[in-house]
Amino acid sequence: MPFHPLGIAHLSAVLRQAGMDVIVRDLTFEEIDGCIPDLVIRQPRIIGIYIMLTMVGNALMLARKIRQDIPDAVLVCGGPLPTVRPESFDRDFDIVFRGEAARSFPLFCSDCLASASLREVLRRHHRYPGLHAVDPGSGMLLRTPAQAIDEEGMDSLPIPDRSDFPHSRYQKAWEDREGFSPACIMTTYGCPHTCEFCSKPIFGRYFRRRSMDRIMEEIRSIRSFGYDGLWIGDDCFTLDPGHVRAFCRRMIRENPGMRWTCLSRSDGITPEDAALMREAGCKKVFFGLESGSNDVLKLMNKNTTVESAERTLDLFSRCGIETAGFFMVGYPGESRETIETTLRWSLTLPLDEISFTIPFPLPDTELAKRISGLQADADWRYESENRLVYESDFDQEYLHKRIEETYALFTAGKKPGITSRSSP
Ligand code: B12
Repeated sequence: MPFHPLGIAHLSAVLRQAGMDVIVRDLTFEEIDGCIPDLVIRQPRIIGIYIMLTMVGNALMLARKIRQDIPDAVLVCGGPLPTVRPESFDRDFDIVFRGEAARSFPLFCSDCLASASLREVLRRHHRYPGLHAVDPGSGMLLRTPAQAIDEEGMDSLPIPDRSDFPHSRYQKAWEDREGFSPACIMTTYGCPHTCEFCSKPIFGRYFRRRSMDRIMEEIRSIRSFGYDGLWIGDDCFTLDPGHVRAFCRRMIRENPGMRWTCLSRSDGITPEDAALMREAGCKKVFFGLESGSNDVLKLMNKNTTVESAERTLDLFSRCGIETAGFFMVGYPGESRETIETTLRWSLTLPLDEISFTIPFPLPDTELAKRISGLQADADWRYESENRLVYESDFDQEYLHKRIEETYALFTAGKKPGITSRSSP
């Protein structure tokens, strides 16, 4: 389901606050190169592109067209994938920004606009945390470490500027399918856990909370664009029970009737907290359940158990919150038997939605270090492509077939009149 790009809303807010002219082109509903004629007319000095997994091919194609048609623009990229694999982008882009860019990118832009050439700016490249670039004169690699912004710094940033996105199209897509229209928001950043497969390219393990006043201010801004819900994008919204309770109390007071969803681990939640979440409008919680085998959960360094997952799901479904489970099958080191256990287990749980992925070794994860035979064109090209991109003990066709069969059984169990699902 589509969401407007929140990172771009953050950056346009800080750039505008610093007095710069910003044009935002959200290509979610557009032909990718449809933006080029307009850019040719407007001749922006700096053009930035957001890139995550599945967007690499499109982003490189767009960058090459921009280079051809607007050769004088400084071409910059940022986001999750350039952060962990900057070398894949430093030939097509003049500058790659790694990590949180809300401070470094505006500084870079204002220096760039005030300088005669990019070379002059790059002479002082140490000023910009997270910069990665090949010096156009010497061919030398210029690199500065990315820098995380602390809680106080986060709260001093302006509220993301969402004024440039085609909201009615996002809202319609959601309304048609889910009956409400949520906007993405982050209330905390980072996650201290060390799951082997997880990539935390931008916010890392450094956990930070935003102040509740700022969160509520952002929700007022989101509502002013016509959204009636929130999709909380925090890596794990329920990490700090104090934060969850404070959020719920403010939602009850200030945004009654607004529905929201979040991601959670399957441990550490009390019945009282789940009930409070329900009262505060929580509609659905997404859980990374991953596997129905405790041995595989250990292999993943997940630090949860099958039993804790069952307890937590029971707790949420009892208090009327929908639950969704993400599972992985074909994990390196597991067996056919544990795969089948996971597939069966998913059908016994009180879940309203299930989603299976075959493992993708995201760059910079411990899993990526453990696998071998990674293919050269490894990036998935679309969401949940579920393509095996390394040497695996499992056959992709078998995994796809069993995933589809499990979805079919799950859907059959959800038909009106059928209240319980049984294992195959
Ligand atoms: C919301 C979200 C989604 C939304 C849509 C996101 C969107 N509109 O772009 C949905 C649900 C659709 C989604 C789907 C997927 N997602 Co997602 N998603 C997220 C999530 C939870 C929050 C993103 C967000 O809003 N962050 C907040 C903003 C403020 O941060 P930001 O966007 O990173 O922006 C900052 C920097 O990156 C940088 N920056 C960003 N853009 C630019 C541009 C320039 C020019 C510069 C200089 C800097 C810069 O500055 C910003 C401010 O500091 C992140 C997890 C996370 N914690 O970030 C995962 C995450 C981005 N998703 C991820 C993945 C893997 C996926 C899927 C591939 C999953 C799948 N099963 O298929 C799909 C692919 C979607 C697709 N494009 O086809 C990974 C990306 C890994 C990677 N290395 O690329 C992440 C990191 C989660 C994870 N740990 O695995 N996702």
